Amino acid sequence: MTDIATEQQDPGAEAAPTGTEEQATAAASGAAATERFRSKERAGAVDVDTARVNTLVTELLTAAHDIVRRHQVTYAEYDALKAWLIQVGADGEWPLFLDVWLEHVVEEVANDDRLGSKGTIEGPYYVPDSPRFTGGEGALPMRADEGGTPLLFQGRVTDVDGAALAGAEVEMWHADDDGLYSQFAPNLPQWNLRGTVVTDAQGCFRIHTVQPAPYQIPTDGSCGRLIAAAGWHAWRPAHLHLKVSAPGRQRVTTQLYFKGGSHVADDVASAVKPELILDPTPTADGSGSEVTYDFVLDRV
Ligand code: MBD
Ligand code: FE
Repeated sequence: MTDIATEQQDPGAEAAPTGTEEQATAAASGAAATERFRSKERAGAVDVDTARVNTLVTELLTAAHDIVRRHQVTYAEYDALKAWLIQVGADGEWPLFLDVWLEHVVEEVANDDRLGSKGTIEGPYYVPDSPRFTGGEGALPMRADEGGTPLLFQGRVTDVDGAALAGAEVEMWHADDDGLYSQFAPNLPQWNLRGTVVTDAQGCFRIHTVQPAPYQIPTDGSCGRLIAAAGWHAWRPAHLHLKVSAPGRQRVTTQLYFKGGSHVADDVASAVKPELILDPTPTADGSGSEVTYDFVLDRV
């Protein structure tokens, strides 16, 4: 039996390219994601009703008990689980684990009744208060030699009746061409590929960025060991993360993917929806690609 908490990485496995000298590690990105989550303002964080805690935790434990009985789980397997759970915390990978394998259902339940744009999971790498661009247009901060094809992402923000929402905030963040997120990997400028564009009087926005690459969740930590032990893969399709908000409207947290891209049909985080797939076209001058996508925000 393999002990998934301590199993060594296959030495023949290809390391993710980083383009930097200091390697991105699961433990470093996990620690940063854990720190980010701890500093997040959480609504009602300390006030969950006792009866509800009792119901939810009892049902969760009962489901676990049923699995142990049904599959005749052994002490060796129980100890492997314990060791792995301890290591998830040591690696700081609880945000990654939960956002990859649980958040999609929480999002589905939370936004079930929305009339406007579809959302999907936030994931572990959002940072608030990114550089702001007013007047409807901005270029995400990037390095002079930033990899990836230039991408113009543009559209309009309206309410459910079609009225333009001027002054709406369109926050975007995404991985670079090596699959790395600024503030969660070493040697990237603080706000690389993170920015907020404020819509113009017609509710329109234009964001200049680069096409992200498919993204592999860290393979050298506990989540990676679980994936290897279960024979799964670690890939997410290339994606743009967005939060779109306006006063008096519900904020939409979403992601957008690219038609025909790798892993659109088998995202490890189960966060793809048909409404979230872009099909950019080459720009007239051949310098990159462009795509239009509109957002519709529900009333609060
Ligand atoms: C990501 O970039 C991401 O979006 C999610 C949901 C999980 C891990 C990494
Ligand atoms: Fe992501």
